[in-house]
Amino acid sequence: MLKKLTSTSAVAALSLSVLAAGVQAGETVDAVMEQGYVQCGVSTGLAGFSNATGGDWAGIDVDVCRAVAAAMFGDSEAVRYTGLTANQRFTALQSGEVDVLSRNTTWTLTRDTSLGLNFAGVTYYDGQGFMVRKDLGVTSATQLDGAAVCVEPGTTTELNLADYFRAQGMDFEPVVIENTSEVTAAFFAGRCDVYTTDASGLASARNVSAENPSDYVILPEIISKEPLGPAVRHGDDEWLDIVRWSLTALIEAEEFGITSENVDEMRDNSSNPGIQRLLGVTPGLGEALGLDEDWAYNIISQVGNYGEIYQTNVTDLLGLERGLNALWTDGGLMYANPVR
Ligand SMILES: N[C@@H](CCC(=O)N[C@@H](CS)C(=O)NCC(=O)O)C(=O)O
Repeated sequence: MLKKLTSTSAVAALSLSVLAAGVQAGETVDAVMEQGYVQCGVSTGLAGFSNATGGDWAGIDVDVCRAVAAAMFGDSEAVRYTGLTANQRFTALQSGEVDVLSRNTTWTLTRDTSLGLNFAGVTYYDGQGFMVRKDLGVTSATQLDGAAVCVEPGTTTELNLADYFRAQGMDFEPVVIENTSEVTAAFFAGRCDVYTTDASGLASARNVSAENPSDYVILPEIISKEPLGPAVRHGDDEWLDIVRWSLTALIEAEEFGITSENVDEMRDNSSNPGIQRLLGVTPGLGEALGLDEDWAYNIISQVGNYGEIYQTNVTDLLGLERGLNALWTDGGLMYANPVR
């Protein structure tokens, strides 16, 4: 369980709230603790990332919320989910309808500033691509001049699409549709020639939603950088810290080779000081976060490490290899800042 703020940190929180003009530090942490669960904003349904089948949400973004709940409450099931379209997601976070937005959301400057968000890290390094029906005979995005393109509003996708076609001196006809199931249905029904979104979303549409995946090809061009990660509102640094370090613990666990299977054995027997700190054998990190010392142990034992989560949700389901999302030690970009 989350510990009460010590009197020293309560004083620090108070002075921060004075400095931060009306924003009380710790407000979200207190509210989440009080309500007893994390209200997590996810997509309306995107296999591999956040998808509800039979009422159970699953996906890499869902697992980030489960990790936060495990860290705070020792219970990865202490989460409630709100399905949000791209257009709805930022208002839902700003208004307090959700505590954290973990929904294949790209970290950009204007979202970080004008929209008043803080990104806690990156769960998935992605990039935007294009998918077409194979029988069109198109092999490169540079052949798409004049195409009708299905796209979701309120996304970086929409903006990159316009940039890319302008830069190539090509025209396109946007077919703008609000949620994934409808936009993919429109594409599969032939209402547009091209579907564009993050490459992971294309793989999800083709591998999971298409009747016959081999009827479709994903073109080789990746036209943008889409670092996807969980975001919180400006104004509560303690909450940001909990989300950030919960995500970091998933990656750090993989770096150390700690899995949901061996975490007990590691906690009982490892003499590695880093592992002992992460798993709370050597106390201190839990207290620093205002959590129990077994915060990371609970994450790993209940949710797994980053590699386990990726394998189940992305490799097994969508057929995507680790690529940029491999650990830095394997040539990827996944790198845990020091948990100490
Ligand atoms: N990463 C991009 C795109 C995110 C996005 O919303 N993509 C669509 C297409 S894959 C989606 O997730 N839709 C889910 C939904 O409508 O619930 C962004 O942050 O703007």
